[in-house]
Amino acid sequence: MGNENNLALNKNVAVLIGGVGGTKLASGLIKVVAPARLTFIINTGDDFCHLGLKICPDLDTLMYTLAGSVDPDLGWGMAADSTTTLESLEQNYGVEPWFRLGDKDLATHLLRSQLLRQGQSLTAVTGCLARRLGLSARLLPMCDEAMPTIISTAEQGELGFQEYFVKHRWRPVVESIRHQNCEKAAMSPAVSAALEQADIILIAPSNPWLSVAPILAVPGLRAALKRADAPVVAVTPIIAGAAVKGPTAKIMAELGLTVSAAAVAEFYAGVIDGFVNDCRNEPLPAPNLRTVRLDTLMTDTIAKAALARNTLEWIAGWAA
Ligand code: FO1
Repeated sequence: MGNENNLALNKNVAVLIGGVGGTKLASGLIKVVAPARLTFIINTGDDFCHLGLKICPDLDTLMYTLAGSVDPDLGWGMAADSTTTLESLEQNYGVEPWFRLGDKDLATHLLRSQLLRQGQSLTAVTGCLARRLGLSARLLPMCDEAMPTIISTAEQGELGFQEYFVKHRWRPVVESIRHQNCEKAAMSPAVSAALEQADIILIAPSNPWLSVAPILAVPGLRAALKRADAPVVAVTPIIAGAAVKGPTAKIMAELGLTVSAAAVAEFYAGVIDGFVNDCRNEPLPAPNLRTVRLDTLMTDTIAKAALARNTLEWIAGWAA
């Protein structure tokens, strides 16, 4: 079914999102909301400088997903990509290829880095890249300043996000997480406007500690969520005591939390007005929070759109 026949709701929807975890819901939302009414506020705590290039994994993962060009097996990077450049770096210069940058993907990092060096903001550059890939939805970095996520681990001390996640394959035990430079960052005018103009604000089923916490740490953003007229609703990343993919459950256990949707809802206390729990989970022991239990597994395109539609219709039912 095309988007034209399938616009469940004529609402402005803003989505806090990061990592591969949230992209399934984003793919569903794009089917049921007019893309021009969708704004994604994306984690940039994973960003880093590598081989002289600015790499923004979460921006690119979402951009490629919505453009239909993401690698379907990895969930990040570009489909049908090669690694000739990385191989040459290793064979000719002995550079360890620990972070896989495909040849097609490199085009994005080259152009982004050049536009940034010319003085454009990350918000402007992201908009430019997304438009050139044909996207009508708005993709906004959470802020324009670099605000790298630093993971303090038991075995390796402090690690930059991609060192922890890719080089060490999220094996080290997480002791704490901090957001470097956050005191120098600020909510951008574009993010501020998106939250003000939203009819519904969603928190995608992304990793709350790695992917959403950096967004909430941007100075002014929590206050803007409180001020917003729109209801703020999170979707659980925990289904039946486990995460679908990635380190969410492992990190929760390491931080001394029960691996449950209730612990996620508790993490978002003071931010959310509603919570989408999974139908396989226990009901939440949170009487003051509006909750619904839906199938949040999103195994295929139909399930992704169904969760997006059911979530938005549930919210529209109680938020005037
Ligand atoms: N993830 C990996 O597990 N290994 C990689 O070599 C890797 C490279 C990579 C390059 C570009 C990009 O946009 C994403 C990439 N990712 C890789 C994924 C990335 O580390 C994660 O998706 C996020 O940062 C976690 O949310």
